[in-house]
Amino acid sequence: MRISKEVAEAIVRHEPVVALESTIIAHGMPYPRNLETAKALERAVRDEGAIPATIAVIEGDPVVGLSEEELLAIATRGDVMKLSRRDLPIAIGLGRWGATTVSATIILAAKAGIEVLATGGIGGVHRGAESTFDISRDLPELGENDITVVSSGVKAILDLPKTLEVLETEGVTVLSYQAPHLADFYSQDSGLPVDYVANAPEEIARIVRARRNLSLGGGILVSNPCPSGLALPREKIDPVIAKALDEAEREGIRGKASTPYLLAKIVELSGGESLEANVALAINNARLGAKIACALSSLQKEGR
Ligand code: PSU
Ligand code: MN
Repeated sequence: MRISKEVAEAIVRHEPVVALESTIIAHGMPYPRNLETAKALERAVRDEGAIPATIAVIEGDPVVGLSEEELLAIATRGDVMKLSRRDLPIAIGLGRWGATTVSATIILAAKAGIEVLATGGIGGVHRGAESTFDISRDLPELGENDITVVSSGVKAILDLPKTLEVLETEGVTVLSYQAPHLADFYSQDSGLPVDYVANAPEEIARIVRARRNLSLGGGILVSNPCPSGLALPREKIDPVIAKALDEAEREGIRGKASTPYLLAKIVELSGGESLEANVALAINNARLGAKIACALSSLQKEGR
């Protein structure tokens, strides 16, 4: 694994670092918005006083802390694989390019010793999973690794109540930041309960530290709603999601192609509004991730 000098130094000094996934760049948004967003995410982390570490597989090397040229390549190349745990050995063994989903990013971030990861919205239990068995690897990976993932709840294309049930089975602590319920990606409020509503990054850091000190293993999901100005009301986005799901069904889209297809279809059907919401929520999550990483670093320095 190659860790950039800046990131490696920050890790050994217990300075705040935020891992960023790369599937959102390669498979979650169209060019050039994907590249602009990737850069904006890194900038947001730096603005809050932390070091960003975007993660991907570059010609077979797992890299933690991409260079600008590597970021550009991930955003533009046509041969970038979408990597979950099962795909990592293929990309690495055969020297391929790969963008890491939340699941593979969790694995590499945890190995590097990074405690916080920010994304747009994690994967989860797909609607109709009772017949397709489509459950994202993001959930068990959150259950098995010491990591705190900041996300705008769970992507609204999914079955949110079932996703919460699996998170419970996996033993993941689900927190909401300054909002009463789990966020539902493009909108702000799914109406579904979380384990605890946190009001400050310091409070989240204390919960993360307690989990670590208990040697419980496994992670924490922090739900952070899309910023008000760009969030899309449920009445507006729900019919768009329903239409996208119908088209996916009609075209026989399944497996790892599902999420990228649905996100792109929703951008098309919403006239680009969903993309604005997606960019805004991802940047907001990077900011909160940095604040949590800073609070964790302060606790560490106080010896707690
Ligand atoms: N958040 C976004 N856009 C994305 C993703 C998250 O705003 O494209 C990606 C993440 O990499 C996440 C993946 O892990 O979608 C989920 O894919 P799947 O449902 O195939 O597990
Ligand atoms: Mn899947």
